Amino acid sequence: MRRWIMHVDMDAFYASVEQRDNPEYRGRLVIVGGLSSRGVVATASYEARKLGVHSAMSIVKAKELCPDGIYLRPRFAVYHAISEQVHEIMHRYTPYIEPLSLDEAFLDVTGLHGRFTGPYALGKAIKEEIWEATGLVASVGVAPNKYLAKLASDIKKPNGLVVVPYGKEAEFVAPLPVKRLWGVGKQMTKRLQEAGFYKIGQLAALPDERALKSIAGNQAKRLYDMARGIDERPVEYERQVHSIGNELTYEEDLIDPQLIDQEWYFFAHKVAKRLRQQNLKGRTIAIKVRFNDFETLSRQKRTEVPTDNEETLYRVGMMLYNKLNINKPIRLLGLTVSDFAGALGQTSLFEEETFQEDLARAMDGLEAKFGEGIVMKGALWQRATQQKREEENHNETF
Ligand code: TTP
Ligand code: MG
Repeated sequence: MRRWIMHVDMDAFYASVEQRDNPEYRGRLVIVGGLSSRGVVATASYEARKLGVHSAMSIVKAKELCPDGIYLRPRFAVYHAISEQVHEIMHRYTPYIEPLSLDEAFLDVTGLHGRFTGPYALGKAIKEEIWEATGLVASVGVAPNKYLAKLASDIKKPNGLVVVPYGKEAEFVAPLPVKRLWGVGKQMTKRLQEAGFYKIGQLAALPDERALKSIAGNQAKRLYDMARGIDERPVEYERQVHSIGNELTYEEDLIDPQLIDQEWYFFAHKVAKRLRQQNLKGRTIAIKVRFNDFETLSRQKRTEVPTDNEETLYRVGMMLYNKLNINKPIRLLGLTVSDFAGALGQTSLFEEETFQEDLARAMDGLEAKFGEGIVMKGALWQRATQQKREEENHNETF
């Protein structure tokens, strides 16, 4: 099957968010950055870019070029939350995502065209979904490899959608200046130009990479390949954990409700700890109960907010268990959390700030729904220290 790679990159990300949230800034010169005298520009709206303002420029310089600009401090919490939203959309298409920064990612979309008429339709669909969910514009490139996909997303910015078809790789890059080769900075550009190479096509026309050795050393082969539109690097997706859970088969069947209660404490504690260790929060809490006749039941509940909190896990676990109205001896119990928040959600400042509040609300909601009887007891450490055989369902990957 032909490999297809997509690169998604939000347009003037921070500045576009500020324009979205402050309609009076739309169409105007917006510069987001550190506002001290030593501050630098994080990004500028496309309107301000026309006057020469760009990322990493000093604010002092930007003010010279653009004295009437609207200068704003970044609101990282908001950008993080949007980034998470965009990643959730991308995850609807593929789990093979390599985030490069808050506003940029590679996706391996190989095989997805079955659902669309082709790579262009696929790119259009994701752009539209991002626009509908966030009110922001992403530029998208779809190509046979990462290098070309990134170039393609950039070349028609803002609001670009470019597909590089198979067979057109070298043609696509040939007219571009050598500085468009990935990893070629100012120094290398200068050296290439001094050797007479200005356009990428000039490198591609060489019989092999040998002529580039004196200029690029051990990078010569890589440059020569890229110049012909060749790049075999895979999308380095984060291997995502699907669920975290613990289960236990008991030597002696469980009957005593108080012991069973303690077991749910134990599972909640253990699973919450593992979630926190891995920086994960999940929305779906599931329990498993196996009786001594091997009949097995499982129940699950989706919570309002993703959680890694043992009290929440315990309450929900107990609630699910109590609803089963069990009066048979139990051979095995287990508790699992899945349906994790997006990868970037783990570091979202926004989430950090609001999590405690959200959690409190979720807990109140649970209590309102299932009664005050489901309360936390400090019984975990009195848990019977019988010999128990423990089986962790280790992190499943896709
Ligand atoms: P970019 O994607 O490089 O830039 P952009 O989204 O602002 O504009 P476009 O993609 O349309 O060219 O970076 C994403 C965000 O990262 C950007 O909005 C601000 C931040 N950033 C910095 O803080 N400093 C920098 O030097 C760069 C390049 C970006
Ligand atoms: Mg961008």
